[in-house]
Amino acid sequence: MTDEIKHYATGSVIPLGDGFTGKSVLSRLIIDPKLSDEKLNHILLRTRKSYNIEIEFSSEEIITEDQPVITTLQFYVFPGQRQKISEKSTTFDEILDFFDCFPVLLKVSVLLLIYDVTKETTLQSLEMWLRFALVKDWIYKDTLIILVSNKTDLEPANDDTINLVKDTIYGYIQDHELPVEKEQIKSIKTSCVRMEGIEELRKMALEWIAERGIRGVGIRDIENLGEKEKKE
Ligand SMILES: Nc1nc2c(ncn2[C@@H]2O[C@H](COP(=O)(O)OP(=O)(O)OP(=O)(O)O)[C@@H](O)[C@H]2O)c(=O)[nH]1
Ligand SMILES: [Mg+2]
Repeated sequence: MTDEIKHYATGSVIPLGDGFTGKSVLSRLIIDPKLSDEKLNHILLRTRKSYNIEIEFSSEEIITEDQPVITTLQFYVFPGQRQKISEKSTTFDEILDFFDCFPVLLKVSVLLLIYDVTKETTLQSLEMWLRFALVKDWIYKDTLIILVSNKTDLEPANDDTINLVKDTIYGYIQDHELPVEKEQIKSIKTSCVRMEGIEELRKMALEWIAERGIRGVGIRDIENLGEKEKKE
């Protein structure tokens, strides 16, 4: 009977950060970290500025507390653009207005705060993005916050800066009296070009969601159930 029970866990992953920091590319690589060089180049060169929500899913079986859990990451990637640049372009706020009713956006499992190490302004903007997530009540006791220093192939990320930003994030969390531990604020250095940090980031998100995501139990494997019924 135990064999027929499957454990599931699912959670939303929301990357936030300015335009051109790598939210779309990073998300596409995290869901498919073993991709070929050809596909990597295609993603790097062909990913265009986002004007809409991009939704990506990826599942993997994770062993947690000696139990296999089929864990699904649900990525909801928004445009970083907040100012309207033309009549036809849609902004982050316009897209979000539309999707605000999504149940997955009520509680976010993993919040990625992404900046481009070569662009100081994208680091400064993280305060605005974090405030935004706080106002929306996205962060709760089971949210993992990861500060992502992206494009490290172009410039190294500064450890002092990373620690300072993590402390600032925790300061905001405390000001809002949220039940989030300091250990729930992590950081990672990534390069999409060199595929550095991608596997680790995927693992961090998967393991977190396997343990702290929305858990469920599937009743029976349909195939096995069919076999069993035939025998009876
Ligand atoms: N050198 C380098 N370029 C990167 C890296 N990650 C992403 N890029 C490039 O940065 C550009 C922007 O990446 P996107 O993923 O489209 O950025 P975004 O944050 O989704 O941007 P918006 O959709 O405008 O919000 C693309 O040309 C990517 O190929 C990286 O690690 N290193
Ligand atoms: Mg994008």
